[in-house]
Amino acid sequence: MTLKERLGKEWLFCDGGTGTILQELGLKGGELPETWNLTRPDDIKVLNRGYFEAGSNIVNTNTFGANKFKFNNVTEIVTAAVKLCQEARHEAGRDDDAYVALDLGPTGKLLAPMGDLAFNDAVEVFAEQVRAGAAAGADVIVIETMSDGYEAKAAVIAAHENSDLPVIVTCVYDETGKMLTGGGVEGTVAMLEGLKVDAIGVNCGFGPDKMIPIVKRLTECCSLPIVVNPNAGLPRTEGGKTVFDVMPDEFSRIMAEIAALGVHVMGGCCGTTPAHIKKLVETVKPLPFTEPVRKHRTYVTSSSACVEIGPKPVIIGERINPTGKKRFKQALRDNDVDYILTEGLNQEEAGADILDVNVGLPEIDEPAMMENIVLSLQSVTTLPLQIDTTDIEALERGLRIYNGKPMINSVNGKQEVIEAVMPLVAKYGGVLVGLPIDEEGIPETSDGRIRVARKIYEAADRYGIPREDIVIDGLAMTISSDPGSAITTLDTVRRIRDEFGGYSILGVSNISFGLPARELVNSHFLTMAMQNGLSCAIINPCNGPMMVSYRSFLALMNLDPQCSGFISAYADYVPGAATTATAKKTTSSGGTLSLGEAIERGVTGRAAEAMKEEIDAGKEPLAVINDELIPALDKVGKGFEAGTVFLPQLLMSADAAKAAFDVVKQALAGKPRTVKGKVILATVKGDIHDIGKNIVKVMLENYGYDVIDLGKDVPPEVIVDAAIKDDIKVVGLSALMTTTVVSMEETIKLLREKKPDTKVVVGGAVMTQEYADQIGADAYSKDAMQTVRYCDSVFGV
Ligand code: B12
Repeated sequence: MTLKERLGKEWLFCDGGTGTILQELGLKGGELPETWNLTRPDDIKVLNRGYFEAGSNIVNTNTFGANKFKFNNVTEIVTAAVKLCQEARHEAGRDDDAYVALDLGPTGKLLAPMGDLAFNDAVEVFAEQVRAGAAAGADVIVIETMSDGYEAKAAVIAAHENSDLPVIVTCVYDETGKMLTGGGVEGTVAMLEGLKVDAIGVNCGFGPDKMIPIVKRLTECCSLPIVVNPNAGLPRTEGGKTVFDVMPDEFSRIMAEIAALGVHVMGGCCGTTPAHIKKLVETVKPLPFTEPVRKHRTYVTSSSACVEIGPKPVIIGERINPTGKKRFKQALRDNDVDYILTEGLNQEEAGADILDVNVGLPEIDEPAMMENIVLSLQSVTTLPLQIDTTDIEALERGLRIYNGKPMINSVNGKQEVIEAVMPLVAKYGGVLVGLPIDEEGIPETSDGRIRVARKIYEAADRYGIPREDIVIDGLAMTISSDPGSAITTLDTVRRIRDEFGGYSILGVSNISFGLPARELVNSHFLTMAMQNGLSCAIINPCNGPMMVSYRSFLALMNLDPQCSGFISAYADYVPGAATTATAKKTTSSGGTLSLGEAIERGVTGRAAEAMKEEIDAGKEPLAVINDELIPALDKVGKGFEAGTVFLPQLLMSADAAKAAFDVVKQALAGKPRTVKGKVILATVKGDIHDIGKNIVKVMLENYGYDVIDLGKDVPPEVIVDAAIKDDIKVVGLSALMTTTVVSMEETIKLLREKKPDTKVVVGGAVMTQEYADQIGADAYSKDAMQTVRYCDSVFGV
């Protein structure tokens, strides 16, 4: 039987750890394990055979890091690994019931915008491994230890585009159920199910017991076979060796508990051995097995957010759309991305759950613009997006590089459109809006619309798109030309819910074209539609009356616990202002972002522009840095600490702060100066934060110092050598993390030893006078100006 036929039908077992076993066989620290496929094939066979003999059905090839960033002979290494695993299986007598799994680990690089690896380049890195593994005869692809859903998506696409092998994906979550880049269990599952993988799970982590809450969440949302491969506890070092504390008996006992939660494939990760797997198989195999259950839940996701359609109506912001908007059209023609991002951020602030993205304009390259705007938006907002286009190429470009499971607007009942759109949705996943329009036009009655809706549902069945991922548009048409149109639309919405148990969507404001005071009609129509079961409302969330209707509906229908959303939005409401009530002002200036807001949101262009405006208005650059730039970064840092802001946003904010700071640098550049002395600046080893240090540099230069900037992550020896070479009087060291204060201390020690007459001034967010004294610095300075004063005192100027 093939693995696909067995997955989810019976207990299957993966293998365990690789690293600890290879270390025991003599792998040295820093040596790449995959080289052994060529240099020590017999040892790799011993590794693989041990697991086949222990009872694993799925044994990984030794290819975790066999990618082009580490090897220039990927194909050779992967081919050898697959052959060795096949031979091991044969020697173990398991040819009939065990499978060779091409193992794919992370590339080791961060994807853009966090790092510099472009999404499609990541796909190509994995594709090279997949082509080699499939050609060599692997039976399945296991994508594992993923801590970024976006990278997992790249690997899945590579697997599907270059082989027809089944694909299993396991990710690493922290104890709160989040991945490094912020993705949670439900959102990741939704994305991977949309991408049509064959099994989903979790690996690595802090040991089997710590995985239980995550496995529970998996069993609540995942409709596919669930895989659980934990570490043998937390690694620790003992006598220079990495050791794990959970032994086979304890491991299998906890795994039996996990098995009872409703999982389907079990194995181990770091620190587990054939002995763990043997015991696991013995313990779990006799236990009752339950097949996966379809969950029928509808999620639209981004890198870190997950919006469920169904429990309550959701708001889709309509403002990123050129229709009828002169300014927006101009922004598209001018490639003014910041304007478009600001439209997105304002809607997020106003309460949108999802952002519609329509960038169609005949005179622009829509596919390129769609890709660009999706990439840009997903780096500044965590809201999921609705890719809205009739251009099939634009749709595919957007879907491919989207980080999550998007909404897609739209398909309709026309055969030609179904055939163009549905294969893409089947490949990339997404929640698809279906317009009940077909070759005969727009049906005038709800009967006609329901007939086309059925056609769309049936087409989705044929393409393997679950019905819960279809949202039918009730088609709001203006009542000014067709007085019965609202009734037909509401009827359609209600029937979609009642006859199909389905979800519906409306472009609400279309109902009022040609009427005065449109928002009054629109907001009442919205209430009526929600009362008839509307699932998704495409509206302008910055419009007061619309949000009044929405929030009131939620409060009245017991969909807003303790009315907390309503209260926080309207606590300052002035009676009588009903028609203009907006929840909060979206931005301090009602449209354009201030410097602080631009940094917090990571809108780079706007941050630079706002800084320039402030300087042009005569403000002192240092004051702007202290009063606006630093507090904005502080706020982001606090959010990061609290787990509400994730690394991608932190990076975007840092970029925006840098852009604003570049403006300051330029503004200060031309000033004449006399040189007072030479100073070294460096961020210490292990620390890559350099914004603060760069500010200090510019201020010192501006006050007459020549600065040798050694950059960031600088080893102590480099700093000391440079100080000796130029006989430097003052070295300034920066550290922003508690963990890197140690490197600062080492640097100071080495300086004292080799260049004792040099003074050391230290700074950075974690530094205090007390710390500075503790590690033997000569001075601490809390900001750039104090650093200048300190240098003036040392140089006697
Ligand atoms: C921006 C930022 C980043 C950016 C850095 C980009 C860059 N090129 O610098 C990115 C996204 C890359 C980043 C990465 C990480 N970050 Co970070 N980051 C921040 C953040 C939000 C702001 C730092 C900043 O630039 N502040 C603004 C500048 C102007 O302030 P400043 O550096 O303090 O500088 C002033 C003074 O201190 C002084 N000064 C600074 N240097 C010097 C030097 C001398 C000689 C002197 C005299 C004075 C001086 O003058 C400056 C001007 O007034 C802080 C939070 C915070 N509030 O500090 C977290 C923060 C520092 N990061 C943190 C962490 C954990 C990380 C990561 C480990 C995250 C991860 N999981 O990967 C990585 C670390 C990577 C590494 N090995 O270094 C933690 C550190 C926790 C701790 N206490 O140890 C913080 C505190 C966030 C948090 N609360 O959790 N980060």
